[in-house]
Amino acid sequence: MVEHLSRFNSADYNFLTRDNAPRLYLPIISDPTMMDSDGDDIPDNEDLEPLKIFLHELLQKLELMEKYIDDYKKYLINSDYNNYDNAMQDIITEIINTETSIISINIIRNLYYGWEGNTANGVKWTVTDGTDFPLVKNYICEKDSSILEYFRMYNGRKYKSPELKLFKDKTDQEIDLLHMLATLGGQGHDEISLFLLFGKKDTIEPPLSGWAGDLQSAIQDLRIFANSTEYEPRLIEDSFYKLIVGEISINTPLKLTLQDLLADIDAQNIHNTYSQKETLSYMIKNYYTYHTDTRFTDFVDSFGGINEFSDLVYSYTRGNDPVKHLILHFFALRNGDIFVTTDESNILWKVFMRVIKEKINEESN
Ligand SMILES: [Ca+2]
Repeated sequence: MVEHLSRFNSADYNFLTRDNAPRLYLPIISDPTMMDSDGDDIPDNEDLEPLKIFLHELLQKLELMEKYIDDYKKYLINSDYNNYDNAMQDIITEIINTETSIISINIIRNLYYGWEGNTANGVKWTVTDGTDFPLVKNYICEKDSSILEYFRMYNGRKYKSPELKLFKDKTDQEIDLLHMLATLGGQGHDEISLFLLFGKKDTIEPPLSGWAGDLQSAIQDLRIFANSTEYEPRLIEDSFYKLIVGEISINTPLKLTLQDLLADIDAQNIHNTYSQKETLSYMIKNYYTYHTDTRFTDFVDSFGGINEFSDLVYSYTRGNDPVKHLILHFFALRNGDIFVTTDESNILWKVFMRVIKEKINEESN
């Protein structure tokens, strides 16, 4: 035995080449001596898939798309586009002068939130986010048609279909990715003109294309819920809260869900955190790796704190000017009277703030 073991004390003993004895090996899921086996900056003890790089496939497709956008810009810059007519020159100038991140966002969100959704969607999201860069999109499709087919699978509106993908953050929380990008596009589009829709020279405030717009559209959920529920009216605040966070459900698709809210909040935070000069792939990789643990706290802090944010939510949930309070009244009208009652405004305000406060509490624990 001593003789057997002493063989291993020799400095030139090579275990791999000299020891041919058959052995059984156990599969190693992750190496316990390593903090982060796959090197994606999410430590093994928090990583749901310690051997699979977080968002790997999505980032690969996105980086390829960004390369093609940059290639196309270079091609346009070097082309003799001064010979084209004025309309075409304007289109080319806009492509050349727009950050690659904005072009990526608008091409991907357009797969549902835009002309590829339906005509009404096309008008609405062109007003909200600007052009969807059809020339660039065609170039990307010619180079590699799998890229946009991949992102089309993230259509959050139909996320329960088995063939569609779900975007999940590192804690497995589902987020409506195309909704997030549509909202992010609106955040970056500073002049959202009502001129196209109403011939009025008013502008829509950017939050209304995101979290505040979803908050206002929840008036529709509230009215459908109030009509369908067997709960006592005095309990509706509590049950409407449970509906939004998914603890109870009704048979109608909701305007405001937790997936929607996360998409809105992530879009606002990404808009606050990064310059448009960064690539979208960098923003998504960096934000979803490092910043989602405090997303609700960061979101509310960006408005100056919980009290300031509550005042803002209060103001967005009431008002009876059908044009100024466009989204609120549009969705109110779909299920009843165009005028929103004080009771309804208060329920929307209190329930929304309760969701936000609960989430902030979870983050501090
Ligand atoms: Ca990892």
